Amino acid sequence: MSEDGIPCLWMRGGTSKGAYFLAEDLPADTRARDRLLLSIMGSPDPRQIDGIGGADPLTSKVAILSTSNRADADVDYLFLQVFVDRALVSDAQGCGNILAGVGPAAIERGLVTARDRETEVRIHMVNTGEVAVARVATPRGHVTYRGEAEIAGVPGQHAAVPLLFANIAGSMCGALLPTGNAVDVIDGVEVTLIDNGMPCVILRASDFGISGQESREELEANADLKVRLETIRLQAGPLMKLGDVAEASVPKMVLVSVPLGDGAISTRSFIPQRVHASIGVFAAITVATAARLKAGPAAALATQPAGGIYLVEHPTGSMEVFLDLDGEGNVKGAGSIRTARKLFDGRVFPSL
Ligand code: NQM
Repeated sequence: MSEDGIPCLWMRGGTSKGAYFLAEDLPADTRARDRLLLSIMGSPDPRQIDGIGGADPLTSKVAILSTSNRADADVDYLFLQVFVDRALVSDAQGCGNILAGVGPAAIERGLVTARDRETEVRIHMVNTGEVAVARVATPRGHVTYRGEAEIAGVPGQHAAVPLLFANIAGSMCGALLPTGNAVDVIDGVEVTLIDNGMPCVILRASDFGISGQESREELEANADLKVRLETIRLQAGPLMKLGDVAEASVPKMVLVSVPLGDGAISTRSFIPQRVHASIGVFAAITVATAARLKAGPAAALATQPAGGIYLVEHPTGSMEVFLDLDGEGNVKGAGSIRTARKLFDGRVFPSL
């Protein structure tokens, strides 16, 4: 199989980039599949020089697609994080940015038939078991990536891909607040351990002697901060019912501070060792949900918007997330608008 190359779509999904494959084009055996993906991305190597990965966790991602057997979904989407400098492939999280490319990719690969104007694609997110609904612009029955939507962290304008989610609370931790508390204390620091689509540890930036407005580079150069956050993360894992997270890409560590602009809250996320250039979709939804809790580090710093639209500020702008609230103010659904673009369609040649 590898000598002839493997069919692969290389796409930008939101503020991430990744390789999109059909499940039938990859080995069914998980270990063989992961070895192949490491080789395709060029991992482990900080430069991923012998592969197509972009030497950054945000550009070393994989989506595996197949037709879904579920009545409520068209496509199964398995997300895999291929670590850059470790021989590790993890399915222990989903990815809402790469998700933005799944609808277009499923249509491009014939898993879903496009309608005229717009096509709704129901996506079973295999990592968490939930279903997302994506709307893909398909004028005259063909995917278009051209449009007028802008998202922070991506230059230019592209076709909008609205994403809607329901019942994502406890996606990996079993409950929105896996410890049952809005505030826990780890190493003397108040944290909110929360999962509304992405397991996150929410912490006040000021508790670490920083403003929370630092750049990605400044934060990554702060060795003391990184050690303190990792020590807290390793303790948060079991508390969040995630077990030993030493080798996992969750939970994400999100430092919050007062918004600078007209946003609801400002964030800097460690995902979990590198700093996100913006913020993940599910992480942003989870932070916005944390900002609604009366107790906890986020609420006191947040500005509550009048409606359900939260602007979550991040290092390169802000992400708009929509929270669908029930009569009691609990979050029952969420959404966000992303864009995606097909960058390359061809065959990829692993070194195996
Ligand atoms: O939280 C990166 C990304 C993500 C995850 C990461 C994401 C999400 O932005 O939904 O999209 O947190 O590892 O691609």
